[in-house]
Amino acid sequence: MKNILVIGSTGQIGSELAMHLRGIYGSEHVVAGYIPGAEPKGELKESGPSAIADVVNAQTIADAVKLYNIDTIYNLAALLSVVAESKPRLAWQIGIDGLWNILEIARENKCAVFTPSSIGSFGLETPHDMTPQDTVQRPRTIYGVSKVTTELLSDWYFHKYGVDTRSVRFPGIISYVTPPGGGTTDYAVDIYYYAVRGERFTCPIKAGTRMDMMYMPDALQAAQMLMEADPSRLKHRNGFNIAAMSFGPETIYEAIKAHKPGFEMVYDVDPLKQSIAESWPDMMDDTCARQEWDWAPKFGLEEMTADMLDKLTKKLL
Ligand code: AKB
Repeated sequence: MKNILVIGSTGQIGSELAMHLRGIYGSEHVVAGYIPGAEPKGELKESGPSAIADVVNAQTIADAVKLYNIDTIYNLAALLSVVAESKPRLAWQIGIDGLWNILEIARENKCAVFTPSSIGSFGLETPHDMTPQDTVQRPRTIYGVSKVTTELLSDWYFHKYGVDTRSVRFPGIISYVTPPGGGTTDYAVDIYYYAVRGERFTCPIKAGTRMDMMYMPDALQAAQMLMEADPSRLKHRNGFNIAAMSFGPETIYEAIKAHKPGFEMVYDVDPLKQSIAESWPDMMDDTCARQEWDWAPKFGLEEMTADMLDKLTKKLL
């Protein structure tokens, strides 16, 4: 039986991942880890156990692992790409010093660890079209540098100590439950909120700038599937390219307009976000994930747009 600790359980991905895992493994087997000041609320708080699990305070992680007899850790603690550029030291402390703490505790307690990487682990020199699984990774953001380090450190703990580390390179994740904060791909979430409220959207990314994106249900499925995958089939570990859809602002705008003909969008390009977006893949090749653990997304842009507009309408109006 799995006992799982989700670190960062009140963030964009963590809040939905914890509930998804509770649905699969049973609520009492999934502990919602949080930092003081960001306590779980509502269903997340009421449906199962929670514990302080602050990656920069190793003792809190060790205590939660021991108290709940944890065997699997999903580590979602990170600053996203744009905010990390203005707080590089904190981004490193959370992303890398924090990961070190987790991997040490995992080694001592024989836990498996999932720590996501990102499309942000690639850079300008990476082939942008059908970005291969194994290719150049020379990002120029601190977020990207920390994600490449995450992949390498996680691989090192596997090869050196046998810690069962696995990860995916997440695209921009789109969801209607908890908003993201400080990412380059956030525009693709924000645009739906504006459309549902009937407001004009100002897009910070230039038309024609394609990035990989994914709807949250597919992202949750990917994380859980990879952690359940047969290890004898895994040639890679940290981190797998996973792709679902790729678009620029003009394409998501058209998809929304098909449902909301009056919706308007204008551009006011943010130079930092734009330069980060241009350094990321247009679309990743996820053949290895498909071959090694049967990855297959369910949502494309049209299906996601219909569902996002429906769920956000219920949430906001
Ligand atoms: C970001 O934009 O920083 C994240 C990511 C793609 O890793 N959403």
